[in-house]
Amino acid sequence: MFSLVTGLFDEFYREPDEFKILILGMEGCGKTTIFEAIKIELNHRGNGAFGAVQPTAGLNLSRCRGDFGSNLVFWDVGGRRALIPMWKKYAKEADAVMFIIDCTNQDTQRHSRAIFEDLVTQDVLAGVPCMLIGNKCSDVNMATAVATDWIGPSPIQKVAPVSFLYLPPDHGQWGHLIRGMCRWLVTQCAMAKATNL
Ligand SMILES: Nc1nc2c(ncn2[C@@H]2O[C@H](COP(=O)(O)OP(=O)(O)OP(=O)(O)O)[C@@H](O)[C@H]2O)c(=O)[nH]1
Ligand SMILES: [Mg+2]
Repeated sequence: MFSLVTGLFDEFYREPDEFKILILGMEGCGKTTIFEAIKIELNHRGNGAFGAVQPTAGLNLSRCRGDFGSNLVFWDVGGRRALIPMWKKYAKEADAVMFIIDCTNQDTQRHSRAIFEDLVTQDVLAGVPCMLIGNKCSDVNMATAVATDWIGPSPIQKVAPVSFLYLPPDHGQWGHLIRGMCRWLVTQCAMAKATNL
């Protein structure tokens, strides 16, 4: 099923000079909310207001053009436990990963951290740029604590470029942060591609 999805994507949807960005994170951490915010910011979809989102049963895809020199195709995957085994397969196809962390939920953080470190130690993310995103943080202190906890001792730094983005509670501030994130992703993907040529 997964090969069918990626095969159809590459055959009919993929354009040259674009990067596949995979959005991962546990159920309810805010992946689709961020995915929708990216579409609003880069493709000027909707009226700029965040609507209600539904849990993702499978996969949402969107190509975003922006003005970064390359297009980005975002893959928003469901975070239900039954879907987590698929993450490794999707990650192998990705040019970069956005890993969303629900800063308010210690239980899901522990679980998602273990899954993230598994992907790192199994070399699935070797050389794949990773943007860790602290979502639902009440303030910057909470985000800093999460960033230190995740990046400090993590083996990810040894195998891939990694960065941390704090998304504040005020959605009005997300636009420029999302653009900065996309710029970082395009730059890192282009560098990784040039290194692997
Ligand atoms: N307070 C707050 N709530 C948020 C934020 N981002 C998302 N939510 C809420 O969290 C809930 C889940 O958000 P989703 O975007 O559907 O989460 P998801 O990671 O896509 O979940 P799955 O598709 O089930 O894996 C929704 O009710 C959102 O409105 C945030 O930054 N702050
Ligand atoms: Mg979702």
